[in-house]
Amino acid sequence: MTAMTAPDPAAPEPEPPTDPGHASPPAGDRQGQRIDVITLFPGICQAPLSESILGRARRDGLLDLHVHDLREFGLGRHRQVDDEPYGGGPGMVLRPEPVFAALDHVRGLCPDSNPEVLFMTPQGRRFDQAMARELAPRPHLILICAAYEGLDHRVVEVLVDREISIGDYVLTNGALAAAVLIDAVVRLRPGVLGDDLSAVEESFSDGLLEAPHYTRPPEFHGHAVPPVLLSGDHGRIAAWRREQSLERTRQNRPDLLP
Ligand code: JBE
Repeated sequence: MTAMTAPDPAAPEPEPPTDPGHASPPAGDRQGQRIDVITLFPGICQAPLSESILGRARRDGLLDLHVHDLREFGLGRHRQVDDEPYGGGPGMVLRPEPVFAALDHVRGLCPDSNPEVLFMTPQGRRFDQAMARELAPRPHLILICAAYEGLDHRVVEVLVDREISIGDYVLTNGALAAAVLIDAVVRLRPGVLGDDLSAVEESFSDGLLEAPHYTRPPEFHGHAVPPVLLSGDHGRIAAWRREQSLERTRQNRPDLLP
């Protein structure tokens, strides 16, 4: 990598980004988290969890992911999974029988586990970092995803422990929401991130947005890196970052401030 302009000789060049250098966890000393997903669109949930850090977590046995096609538990020759809503209205509703059958199947696969059953729905409690921390230690989660339609509420009453929403917008598909939740939860499990990246979690947990980041070159298209970051003065750098964190939080997320 070459700097586009000569760096100020008075300022030391900032260190290049370091590779977190994740070592694979020693096999056997870390229990994987089992997550079963029940969805009409297994591919939508699988794809984002097959690459990068989550893909490696699966290969390392830290995430034991099983995605089940709800269609396979559908009724009759047409494998019907949904029907018209009682009381009228647009859209279709997932019938309870296929979801019950899929959950029975999953429970049969691991009879000794006591899974927590989550339903991904815009009507749920809003998912956040605190909830991710709460779910990360659980040995077994089951996620139910509704598609464009709702889910017969008897499933929610009888089988669901928590209804969870990833945000105040409507997706075409709960499978995408499930993938988001799984990513946020599994990255908190020991061994999934390198130590350098674990620190990133701590900086978020002080409740403020992070300060902006810069790397080489020191000047780009006429824009210089804030000189304090090149000063080598760790006290001033920490104070600058704190100030930036507060300012960014005030600007973008005033709801996070007390
Ligand atoms: O947040 N969610 O869990 C959703 C599920 C399905 C559709 N939209 C959502 N926001």
